[in-house]
Amino acid sequence: MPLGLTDDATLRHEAPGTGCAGARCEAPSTLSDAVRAKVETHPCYSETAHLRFARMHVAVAPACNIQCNYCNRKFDCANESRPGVVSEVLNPDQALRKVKAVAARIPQLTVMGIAGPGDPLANPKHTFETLRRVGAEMPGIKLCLSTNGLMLPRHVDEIAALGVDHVTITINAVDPHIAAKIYAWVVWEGRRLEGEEAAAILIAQQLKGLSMLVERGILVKVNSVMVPGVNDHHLKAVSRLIKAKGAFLHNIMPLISAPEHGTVFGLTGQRGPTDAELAALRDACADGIAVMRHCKQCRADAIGLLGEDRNAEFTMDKVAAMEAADAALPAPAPLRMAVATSDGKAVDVHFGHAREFSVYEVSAQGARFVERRSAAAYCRGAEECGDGADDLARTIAMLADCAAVVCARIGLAPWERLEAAGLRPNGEHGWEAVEPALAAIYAELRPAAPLAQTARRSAG
Ligand code: CLF
Ligand code: SF4
Repeated sequence: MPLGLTDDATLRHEAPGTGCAGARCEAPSTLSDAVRAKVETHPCYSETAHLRFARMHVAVAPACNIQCNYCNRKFDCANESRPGVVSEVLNPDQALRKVKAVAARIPQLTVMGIAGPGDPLANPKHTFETLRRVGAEMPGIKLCLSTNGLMLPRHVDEIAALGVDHVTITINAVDPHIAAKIYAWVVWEGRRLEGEEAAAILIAQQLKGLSMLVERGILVKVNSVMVPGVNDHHLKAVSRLIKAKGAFLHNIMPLISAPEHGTVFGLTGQRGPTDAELAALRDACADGIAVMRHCKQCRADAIGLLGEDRNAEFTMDKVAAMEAADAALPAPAPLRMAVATSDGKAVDVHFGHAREFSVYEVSAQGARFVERRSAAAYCRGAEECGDGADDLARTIAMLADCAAVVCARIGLAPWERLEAAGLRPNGEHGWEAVEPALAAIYAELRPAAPLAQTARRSAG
């Protein structure tokens, strides 16, 4: 049975919003609709979303204003990435072009983040220009930011004004004595400070920025790098404090440390935690705050689903080749899709209960709302194939120009009638946001352009 296709029992008894609310469910019932909408397609904020939705990072921020003892400036920001040389530092124009190229070829893309290779807020001009341009030209893409927090309070209003809904702050300690063992120095108001004085300023800025973001309704994830013998016994206190201040999620990441990285910790032989130590600490923190367990410590230029990195397919020379090929090809006509939705935001209505459908034109650039069309609700329960069949025929005729009919659930009988009429019923995206659902269906119906496929193959 296709996903989303119900038998009659399910059809009668399953109501929108009554799905799984188990401990690992992405959208527990305690989440408000507003928060649920923010996290359900963000692969880092929702454990299940990371299997279906992709993120990309644009590396527009090379400079940093602090020195972490686990970081070597030749490598990416280790606060949000595994050490590894970033392939290309981009300017905002290149970043926008890259996001467009990726969105056209990876329709699961829902999030663009800036996470380095230094600190985004130590590079505010390029960071904010990139966020502004991507937000304006690609409104369907969520904007995400990861920072060490030093300059956060100064920029919170601009972050909010640009519609950034997700911010990560890396907080490794809230005690300056412990933090001083993790940070070598901090540049503050033109001076390079060291020791506990530097650590105290950094911590104060991080916590102030956290509160300011929460006040503005921005979801805050806190990353902490677990350094055995340094902050491992302290991170539970960090977890409690950030929870009290309104953080949404705590991501405790293992220190990655090797002599060849050339970091202070690498050169002094500081080890990272074992898997068991990391799991035990996450468990210890999880009774106070939601704990992320699926982080892949991705690079500052990572592209794709978490755990995969397709950046090599989208180097700027390949993006230029894609743009040239796309310009030479006639743009394919958009596909029309009908959606059973109560609010225009989520695919949340059963086909048989839909009194109207929202029709969209969907292309590689996104989904454009066209119109609402009223339907006679044909569902008659056990009498579905009786008098109601005429209404179903009218509904099918009304949607005849649509390539797909997208709904939360659909019964077997109407499924077969739609297919027989040449329409593609789709009940696989129940209670998901409309736009990413349509993007995913578009990708199935109209795979990527030939050049993109060639580029993927040549990238190995
Ligand atoms: Fe990137 Fe970070 Fe945004 Fe995600 S990553 S800026 S919140 S879109 Fe995600 Fe990567 Fe872990 Fe970061 S898996 S390192 S938590
Ligand atoms: Fe390195 Fe990131 Fe720390 Fe800056 S904030 S020193 S780039 S790990």
